[in-house]
Amino acid sequence: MRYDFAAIEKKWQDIWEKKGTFRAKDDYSLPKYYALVEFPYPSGQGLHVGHPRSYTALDIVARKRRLQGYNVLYPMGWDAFGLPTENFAIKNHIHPEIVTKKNVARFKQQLKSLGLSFDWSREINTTDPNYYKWTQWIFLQLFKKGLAYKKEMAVNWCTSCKVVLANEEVVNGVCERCGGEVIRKVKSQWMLKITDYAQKLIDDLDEVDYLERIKTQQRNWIGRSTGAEVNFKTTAGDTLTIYTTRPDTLFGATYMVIAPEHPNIEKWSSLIENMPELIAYREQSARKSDFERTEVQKEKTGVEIKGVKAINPVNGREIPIFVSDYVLMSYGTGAIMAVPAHDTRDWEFAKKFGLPIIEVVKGGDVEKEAFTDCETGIMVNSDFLNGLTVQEAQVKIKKWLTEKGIGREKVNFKLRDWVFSRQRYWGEPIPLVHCEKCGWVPIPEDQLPLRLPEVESYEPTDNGESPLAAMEDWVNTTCPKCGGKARRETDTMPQWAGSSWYFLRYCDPHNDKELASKEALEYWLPVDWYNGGMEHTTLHLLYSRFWNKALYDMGIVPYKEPYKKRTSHGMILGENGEKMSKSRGNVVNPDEIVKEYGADTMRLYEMFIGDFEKAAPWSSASIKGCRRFLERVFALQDIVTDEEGYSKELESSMHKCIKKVSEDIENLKFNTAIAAMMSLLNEITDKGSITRGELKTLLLLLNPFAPHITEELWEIEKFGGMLNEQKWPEYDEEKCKDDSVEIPVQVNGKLKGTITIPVGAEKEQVQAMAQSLDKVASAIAGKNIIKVIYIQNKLINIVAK
Ligand code: ANZ
Ligand code: ZN
Repeated sequence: MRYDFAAIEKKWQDIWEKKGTFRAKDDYSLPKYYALVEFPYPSGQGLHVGHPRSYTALDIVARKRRLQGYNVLYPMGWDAFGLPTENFAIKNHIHPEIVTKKNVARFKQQLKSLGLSFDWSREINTTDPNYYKWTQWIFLQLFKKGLAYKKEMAVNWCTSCKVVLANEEVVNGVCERCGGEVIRKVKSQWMLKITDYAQKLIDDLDEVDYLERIKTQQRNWIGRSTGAEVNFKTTAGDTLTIYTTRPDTLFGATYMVIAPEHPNIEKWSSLIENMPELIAYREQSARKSDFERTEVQKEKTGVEIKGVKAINPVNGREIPIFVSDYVLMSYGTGAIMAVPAHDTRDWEFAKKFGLPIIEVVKGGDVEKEAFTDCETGIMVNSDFLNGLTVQEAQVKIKKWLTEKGIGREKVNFKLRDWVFSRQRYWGEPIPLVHCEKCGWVPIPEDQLPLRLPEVESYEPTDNGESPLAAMEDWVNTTCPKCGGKARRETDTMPQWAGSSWYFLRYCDPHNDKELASKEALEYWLPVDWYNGGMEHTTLHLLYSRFWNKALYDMGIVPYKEPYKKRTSHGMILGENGEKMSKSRGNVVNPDEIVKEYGADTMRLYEMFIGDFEKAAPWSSASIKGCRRFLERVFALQDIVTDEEGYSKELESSMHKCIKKVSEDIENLKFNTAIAAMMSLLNEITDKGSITRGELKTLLLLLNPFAPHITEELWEIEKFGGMLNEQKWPEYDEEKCKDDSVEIPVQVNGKLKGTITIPVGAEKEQVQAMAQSLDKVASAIAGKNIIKVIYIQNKLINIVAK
């Protein structure tokens, strides 16, 4: 019989849809499993072959869990506010709502064609007023708790998108989205106080099962730093407080630096002799981003403050004070003591301005470069600290500073509050009004959602205000508190708003009384497994943890961490090993793949393509291999015998394969799970027959990967019921014992490591195992595999160029 994948896939997709097969049940007595993937932004380009990598992986987990007896929630929705849609709307004069609708319809049809087992009855859309009503409601709760506030601040301003960017949206000094020039501009912005949660966001990482690299990135981003604040007296008669992580180096502080925006410049203005010079310098640095200012390689600039000096508290010496942009106002106290002998930036500055360099930790050659690797050295030139180790000196100086009332221990975080305003149209309106008498007043909750009004033009105004600002009728309103005249906030929320809590809404998406019922949240949360892009680690993942924690502290959600487990997938690259993009002409269209090979092949291939966590180039040759595998599985119906059990010859292989596939799915090793099924199939073909029992097991194992073909064969063989209603197969550990051998793995003839393989393993399996070694993956990253030489049970050599 011919493998007519198109007919088979359509048939089963219709059946699943009609039966509501993948709906999560509201029966809260069942064991639950909540699998989550990041919902997409429905762009005009449609689905990318990168999207299904994450979706298929967790679809496999979700399908396996259903077979294991869990009540599974695997939902999908649309993160649909955002700039590309808005820019498209501006250009083509179409309402962004219409653009969104069209894009969503296309995405949905594409996802459905892949047979992903989403519970479509719970579909959400962040631009739906019934959804953003609750985004606004949460914002109001944050506002009432003092976690949302308005602040005049220098912000990153993209000159081309005409929009304020969060620090994390500025990449290498340019706009992450458009590559446009980013300058600093002072604007009044809504801010969310994520910094209040900095410590908890670090501490609670200990309680969750995230990939280690994800935890590390979050910790680094939050950037906890421990040190001391130290007061330096000045000749102006006041004190200048600095933050340092190295109070032990105080004797080496030969000058000070304050940020160009430091308020003391104004305070000292009557004493300062070169005020115009300082102001000119400040204006010049205002044009730079924080990133540019703190780049290490950059030539240092600065101006000495003439007329005021500081006094080093440990030795009473007068030292000069400089203004330089390498010190940021937004970190610590905006002022530092400079220790050029042991800090690279200070060293470069001191060399340029001819300032003294005093070594205080022995070891380097501080005339040549800063000796920064000095954590374990011995103190010199430091009076009462001489002879101590750095560690001992730290303890002693902190005690000394505290006793004298000059300093105190201090913890700082790199994390900044989150800029939560956009001067754009296509976002959630911020539900506040400004009254001259009462200040910022929330609109009453029963008036939510505050809908986006219809406007003529979606373009931001020339002065950078949102197009809403031009709508006098909408803007002018009355104060809910005093009834007087008030104006609505015309900024909208940033695109991260809706995704900060969407995992809560899926639990109870149609609730119009609450964001979700207590029972639903208690039952479904926390998310058991969340997979998404590594690029969201410091943004979305951190933001949503913060919202969840804030809501937890208000008693609105039941658990302090939203996600129990978090993993990340690698990107799918073009056939040439480069990032897929239109301009490179290497984009693979998922619709065409599904049309030519079928959804099951596409799914299988996306999982077989390489180590799930690593980037992998697309390969048309290997997709054909996946297709052939499925054709051979389909042909098994011709060689089925009547026995219900396993045959003697295959018994051990069956158990091993169950074990391997079961474990590999849990460990993100989808590629080696597939390789195991491929080699089982080879054994079966060699033997020339398969028992009903063996076929049943193979179909169950393969079902999460290739759900349509397996359902079809289950039906053809009259195994009873639908496959998705069966139980995941079990294995006997005793029968999995195996002869195995360790073999070397080479890339281009160079040894990269060894793997332990089952004796007689097939080439594909060995190759998949080899490619899951980190060293191998990185050696072939971005290259094409030309050929694979496998000498059975001896050696594998991957030739890649
Ligand atoms: C003296 C010193 C000696 C420092 C030394 C370092 C090494 P982290 O670890 O990132 O917290 N610093 C403090 N505030 C700053 C600001 N607003 N802008 C730029 N730099 C600032 O770094 C803390 C260190 O960075 C502080 O410790 C300070 O330099 C500098 F051998 O003080 B240190
Ligand atoms: Zn009022």
